[in-house]
Amino acid sequence: MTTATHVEEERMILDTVRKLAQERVAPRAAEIDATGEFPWDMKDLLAENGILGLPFAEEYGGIGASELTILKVIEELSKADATTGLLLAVQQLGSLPIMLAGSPEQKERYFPKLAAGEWLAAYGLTEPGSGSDAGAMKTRADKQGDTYVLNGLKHFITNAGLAHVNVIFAKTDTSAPGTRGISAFIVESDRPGFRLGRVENKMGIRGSQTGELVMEDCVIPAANLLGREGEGFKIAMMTLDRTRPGVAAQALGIAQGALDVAVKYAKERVQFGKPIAENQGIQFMLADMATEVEAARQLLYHAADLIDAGAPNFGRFSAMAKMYCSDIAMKVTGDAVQILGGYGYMKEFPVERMMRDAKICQIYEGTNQIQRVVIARDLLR
Ligand code: COS
Repeated sequence: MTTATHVEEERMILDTVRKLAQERVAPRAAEIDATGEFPWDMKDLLAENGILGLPFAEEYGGIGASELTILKVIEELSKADATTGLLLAVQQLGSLPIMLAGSPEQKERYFPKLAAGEWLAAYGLTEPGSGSDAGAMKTRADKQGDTYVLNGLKHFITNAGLAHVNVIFAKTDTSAPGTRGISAFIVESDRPGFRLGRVENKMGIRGSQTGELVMEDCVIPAANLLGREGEGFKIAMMTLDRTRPGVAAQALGIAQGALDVAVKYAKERVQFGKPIAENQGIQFMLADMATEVEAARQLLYHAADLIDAGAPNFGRFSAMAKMYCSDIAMKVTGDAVQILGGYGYMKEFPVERMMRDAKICQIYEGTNQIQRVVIARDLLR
């Protein structure tokens, strides 16, 4: 993505996304939050405008956009509605294991419909007893002839029950300790023995469907193995290194959205005979918020540049961006609620939703404590 045509194409994509985010996404955000229903209209909007195709190569009908462009798009969408921003982030999360480890046949089979937004993707790593300790999974896959039979339960899975393409991590060698003996599989939603379990009721990103994937003697062809047996944990970690910036971009968008609302409100809200923005106490809060948002943005874009340049040790920066962007999103949205005072606490204004949406960014795709582990290990090795 370095030619002048590509640069121009990406600028046009961002212009389109900004317009769509303001005109089509923002007006739906409160309703998506209130109903907690998956926004199929937003999914269609992104699909029709080629946005879900951004991470996929042109040969599969995608755009093959740079990571920086993908992140800017997630940021713009999340500024208007974090649930809609997540649609693109999870399409990338669920597809990246196939991009990293899939065979040409597997890519050919799944990418065209994923790029078109006809199919959604999901990433099935977490289990009830295996969150931060991702290697402690219990789901197993037993080789039987030219099939694998999967048994187990994945939970807290974004797009559970909606995704056609589910990447599932399972133990193929149960005698192997810890993270060893784990393999990655593609499980299509219509495989026998595969079903949606419980659907969660969440604090934020309420339109995104989060739930359990249940596998009971679920039979898949052996050809659905990704890479080789035993490579699953590495594929999972390499995927998260690449996708954590997507969470960072979502958090950054939420933070910028809350800052914009707070600035506008502070200029309009009159107390003691003048706009509250004329009080230095409010000005200092806004100045800190804007500085934190900008610092977070520069860290995230730097991580994206490293990914786009193929730098070997980008994982540390990816973790830093995820951690910092989500931490400042939590702080900035909280401050925005404070600046709006009683109105900030009401659903009439968007900042309380933004505060709830920001929280998950400190938790998913690895808690911010795990990000610190990743950063420290890289520093100290
Ligand atoms: N890229 C490639 N390989 C990696 C890797 C990475 N980023 N991180 C670890 N590995 C490899 C290691 O090199 C090691 O390989 P060998 O067995 O060949 O030596 C193997 O994976 C195990 O690594 P490690 O010993 O570091 O594993 P741990 O059990 O200590 O776990 C953390 C490491 C905590 C970093 C990992 O479990 C993790 O990221 N947990 C959070 C999971 C998460 O984000 N969950 C959210 C679900 S998705 S919404």
